Amino acid sequence: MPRPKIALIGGGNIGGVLAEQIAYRELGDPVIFDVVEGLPQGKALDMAEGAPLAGSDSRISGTNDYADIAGAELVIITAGLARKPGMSRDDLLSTNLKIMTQVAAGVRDNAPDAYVIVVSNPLDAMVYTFKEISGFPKNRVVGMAGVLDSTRFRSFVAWELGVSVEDVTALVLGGHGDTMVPLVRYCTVAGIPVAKLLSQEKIDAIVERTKGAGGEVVALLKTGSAFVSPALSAIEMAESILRDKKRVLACACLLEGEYGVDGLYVGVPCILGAGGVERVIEVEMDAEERKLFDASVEHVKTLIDKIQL
Ligand code: TXD
Repeated sequence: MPRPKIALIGGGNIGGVLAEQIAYRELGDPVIFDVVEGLPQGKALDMAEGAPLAGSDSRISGTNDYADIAGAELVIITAGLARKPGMSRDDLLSTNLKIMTQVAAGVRDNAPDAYVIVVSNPLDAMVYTFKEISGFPKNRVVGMAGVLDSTRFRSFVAWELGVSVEDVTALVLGGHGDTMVPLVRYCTVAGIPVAKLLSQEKIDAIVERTKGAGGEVVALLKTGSAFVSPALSAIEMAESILRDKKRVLACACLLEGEYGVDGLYVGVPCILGAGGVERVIEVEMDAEERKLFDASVEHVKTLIDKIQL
């Protein structure tokens, strides 16, 4: 059985980690596409030369030509500028909108049957833009943000309690920005509600740190944003699709009535399998959670309203 071709549109910080993880885990044969001459080819060659040490037979390639992504079963898009200190994700909108417009046409014309995971920021607007321009069905276009935000929340809880990260589950929903909604009631440690183990003050601090986690890394790095944890988050989604794992993950999905939202991409729990977004799961929210979620949706809407396609 041949390995699936996985096209990585954007061979920068996240794209590089994606290619390495995909190749060395033999999830597929990564093709890195970028507009910078030599960048994708150089990164691919370097990883390919290291493959024997990872025991990987994946074929890794790089290109500046969209024709080389033909036949890709999965596309992961990281093309676009990343934040610098002092910038919000929304500040990237105008530049990355132009880039996503080009990318969506390139993928539509060269890999029309692919499943697509969008990573570029501002995430909720970029995944919406890709969907609109490509015309792909909603089950084949999903955004990566909630897995990263939920993973960060899990890490902060595990560190505070001194427990394994493997035993912490969490759900962070809504838009990928300051209005994201960590659903604390659904966070458990081996099934134990986190509120039974941590004070409200500690929980509130973890909620705030999660919302600001992206900016915290940007402030430290100064030259860009987080790239390993985002890449691993996209890999989690890719693996669930490629191996039909039916994982329940927080992803940016196109809502058409679910949660009372119609026509927007918003982070919600969904089942990811061979059919892509196979089902959106509607979780019960109390009044406070619903108010926060609705506010987050409203922020996504204001962002989408700025897009003139
Ligand atoms: O949770 C999330 N979704 C976010 C996403 C988490 C972290 C980073 N997030 C966003 O991903 C970030 O704000 C950026 O918008 C993207 C990619 O971040 P990365 O750190 O990988 O940025 P780089 O290193 O600048 O890489 C971007 C690459 C770079 O090599 C450019 O040459 C390329 O994108 N690029 C293009 N590729 C293809 N086509 C076009 N038009 C293009 N323009 C730039």
